[in-house]
Amino acid sequence: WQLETELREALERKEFELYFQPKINLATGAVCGAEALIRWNHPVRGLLTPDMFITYAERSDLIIGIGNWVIHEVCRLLHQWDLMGVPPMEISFNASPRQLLESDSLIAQIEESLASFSILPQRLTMEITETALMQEKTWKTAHEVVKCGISISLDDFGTGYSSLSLLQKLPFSSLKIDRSFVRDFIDNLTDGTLVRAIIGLTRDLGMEVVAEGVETQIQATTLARYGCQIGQGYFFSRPIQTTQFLEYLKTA
Ligand code: G
Ligand code: G
Ligand code: NA
Ligand code: MN
Repeated sequence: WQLETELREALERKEFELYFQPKINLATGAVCGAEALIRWNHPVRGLLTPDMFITYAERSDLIIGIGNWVIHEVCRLLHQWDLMGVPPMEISFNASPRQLLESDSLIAQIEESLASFSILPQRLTMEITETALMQEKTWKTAHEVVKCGISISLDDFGTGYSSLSLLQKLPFSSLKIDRSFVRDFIDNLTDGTLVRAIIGLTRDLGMEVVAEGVETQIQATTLARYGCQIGQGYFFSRPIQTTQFLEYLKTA
């Protein structure tokens, strides 16, 4: 499988597509935003999820082109939705470690995309995993992103290293509790304690907290009771295509 060649061609042939997974205000049930998640409509293999190609793309500079496309596409869609009268909401996208290591390219793409589609940076959040921040060089880029006006969110919190010192070093607006903690926190005492501790920590630090991987009503209700503001997961919706997402907004 000539993955590298195919990935290059995929960009030119516009085979990538952004899906959106809604984020829900757990207190009110309202949609408060969404995470953009890339998909590849492969001409032969069908719909491919990021775990099948992003890791590979991250080993080369392919991820830069793909990452730039994601930023451009998010801004293009937001502009389109504005014209359609869709209520404005916060949209987040994922950034790879390599994108953060090439700060010039990243900042240039952000500024160009925002300007092309007249999008205010305050509408965007960049999700950064703990793993991406293992290299200190990426911290400077994260600061630059914040200087552009884009919020940063610490993704997959609790699964990487040095989480607590990261909270001290970078101005995250929000933190996402990794879904491995959310999965069993109702029944598993340790997971329950960790989830409550993370929620308390973010509250005291003045950050928003998002629980990932919410799959049941009980999880949603319990998280809300613990003071978690935002939930994301299959209980509310899987990641869906833009047309479905706009339908979801109407019925939610
Ligand atoms: O969409 P799904 O839930 O299958 O995502 C799987 C993984 O791929 C997640 O860790 C997610 O953060 C990552 N991912 C999804 N979209 C993007 C993207 O546009 N860029 C990068 N770098 N990672 C992404
Ligand atoms: O790493 P990141 O947090 O960006 O991961 C998003 C990934 O999580 C996507 O692959 C998405 O399909 C998946 N996902 C989203 N909601 C749920 C959920 O409720 N349960 C499970 N198991 N996976 C989910
Ligand atoms: Na993410
Ligand atoms: Mn995550």
